[in-house]
Amino acid sequence: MPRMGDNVRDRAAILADLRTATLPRTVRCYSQVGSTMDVARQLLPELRDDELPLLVYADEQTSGRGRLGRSWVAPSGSALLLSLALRPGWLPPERALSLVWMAGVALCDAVAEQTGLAAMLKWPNDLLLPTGDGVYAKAAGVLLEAGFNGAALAWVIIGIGVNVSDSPPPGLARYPATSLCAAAGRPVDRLALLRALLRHLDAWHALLIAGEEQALFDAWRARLHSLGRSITVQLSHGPIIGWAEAVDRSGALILRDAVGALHTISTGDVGVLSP
Ligand code: BT5
Repeated sequence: MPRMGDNVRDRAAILADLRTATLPRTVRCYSQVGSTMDVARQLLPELRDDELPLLVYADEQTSGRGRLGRSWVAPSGSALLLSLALRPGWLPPERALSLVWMAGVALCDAVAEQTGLAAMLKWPNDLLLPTGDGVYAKAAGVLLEAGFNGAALAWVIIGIGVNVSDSPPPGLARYPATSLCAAAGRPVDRLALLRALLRHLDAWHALLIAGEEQALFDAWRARLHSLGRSITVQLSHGPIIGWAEAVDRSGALILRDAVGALHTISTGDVGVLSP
């Protein structure tokens, strides 16, 4: 699949006429890093509050990571690999998950805007794209890392990896994977996608700061592909199969099992992607 937008690693091009209100205030671009999460973590202490949020973008990661120590792999220049670092003094720690919702909703909307694809979310944080016959595959993931100052949030880093022109072959990823180009059947411009993502992140970030968390929660819930389906969720002690009934206000998944018992699941991996 031909690649376009290979000029993403250009701070001026990212920011040109972006017209966002709250983010990013600092942009650092790299050709290769270990993980954008680590770069953001290293840069954070050097930056004043008025220089945040910080965007770290890389064309390639040598040790990109997912949740729970898993790896995130993407050939150089084939993906958007970025971290957004904040010191959200306005956000109580128990509501930090709203930043994951923010990333998921912004991703869905930026991808839909740039490709026309009906992007959805696999609970809690994966971007799914239709690949034909009602089958959905993972095209992006979101990772949240946070540090605390006593009981308060000291910093948060949101990591986002989007497969634009390539995706891991079957067997390498835990679940079927795809890319935006493969799902759309045409090239997708990485720079335009990054700028669209920043605009959508900015709009939700501004709403969140203004206290509009309920609107974000509703938007996140409306994009959850997992709801109203029979799914398998991998938990630390093994899989659980059931009907995904709802998400509660904390973002936990409410699953009804075969004998009708309700389970409230805060962390896990949803494994069934077919209709
Ligand atoms: C995620 O974790 O989905 C979060 C991924 C976040 C990656 C970004 S890239 C920029 C920033 N810097 C980093 O170092 N990380 C963030 P999780 O739900 O745990 O999914 C990880 C699993 O997805 C792996 O175990 C693989 O099976 C699979 N995987 C790895 N690379 C993939 C890819 N490119 N596309 C689809 N699946 C992938």
